[in-house]
Amino acid sequence: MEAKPKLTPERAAYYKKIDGSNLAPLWEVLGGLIIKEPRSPARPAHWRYDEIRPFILDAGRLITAKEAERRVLVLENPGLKGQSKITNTLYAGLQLILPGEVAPAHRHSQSALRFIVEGSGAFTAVDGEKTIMHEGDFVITPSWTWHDHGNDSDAPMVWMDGLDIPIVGLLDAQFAEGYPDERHPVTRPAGDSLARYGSGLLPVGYEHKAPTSPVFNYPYARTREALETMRRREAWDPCHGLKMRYVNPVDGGWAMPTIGTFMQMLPKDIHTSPYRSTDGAVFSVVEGSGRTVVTGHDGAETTFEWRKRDTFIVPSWMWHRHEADSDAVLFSFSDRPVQEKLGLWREMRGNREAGRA
Ligand code: GTQ
Repeated sequence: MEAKPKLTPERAAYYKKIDGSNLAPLWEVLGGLIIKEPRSPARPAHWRYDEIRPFILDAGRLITAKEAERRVLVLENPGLKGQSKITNTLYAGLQLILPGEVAPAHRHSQSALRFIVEGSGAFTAVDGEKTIMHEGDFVITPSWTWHDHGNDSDAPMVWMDGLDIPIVGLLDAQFAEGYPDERHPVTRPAGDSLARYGSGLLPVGYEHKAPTSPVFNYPYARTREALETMRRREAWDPCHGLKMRYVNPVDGGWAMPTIGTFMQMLPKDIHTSPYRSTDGAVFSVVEGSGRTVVTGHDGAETTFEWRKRDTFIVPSWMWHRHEADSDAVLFSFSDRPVQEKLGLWREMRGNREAGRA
């Protein structure tokens, strides 16, 4: 884009005059509006679980899940402070439920995912079906479905919430309401949706109208087994290792309409090739340790030394590469489905210096 035109006294007076009619000259702002390539205000960031776990447990002493409604520490991107965003388009937080607690039923337009970071045995109930959650499970709360969480186990549970709050907010399309009772009635047996829709079968005549997968818990045990079996003969992708996406079994599309979710395995000692894409991604480390090197838009490199249960983010269009010290498994999510639906999604693989795939 051309440099900004010169501000002459005559032009300044003119801008002032038209401002009174809620008008503004495009040529003064064009360079910042239509830019050559993405320049996310989000910054690469890393939350070490060891470091923040005590803060999460502190919250458990400060406030009950019931009083808080959702006792969550928001993962705030340092480039987007105070906006409750982990990337420009997504929200993430770490939610704590202690034994015996309930996070009361409500529903909202925003879609939510839970990715279980620590503990086993708490449940989420979605529209009348309860699912018991285990580490590494990916659980969906579709838009406008009643949901409450509870912990009938004897240990604290922590999971990552991922929501499309900024996207729904951008569209000014958000609604929310509380349920009159603490828990929404359970009307279906646990495991019903996985048996019905997630077993390589669908009920004959079933017509799925919702944009979200009818499977709402994708258990880690199954995901892990798939990766373990595939690694025996699948070639490792130079940029991603072995990377799978969670699908809606009805149409093969994304499991959620606004959030793309992935699980990838990086074998011990892999050094991946540089990669970037227009969807900034939030990663949660399920197994193993290693590092991710992210190059900011200013060329500065940041290295995240990650371990099991850590969270880190790679903003849109920033080159990054992974190294694994042991076999590692990473869960991630991004706004890729939205970008794909709008024809905006792009990626570049390979040699950064060459500047092309
Ligand atoms: O569990 O419903 O982290 O409504 C933020 C908003 C969790 C939830 C969050 C929510 C929830």
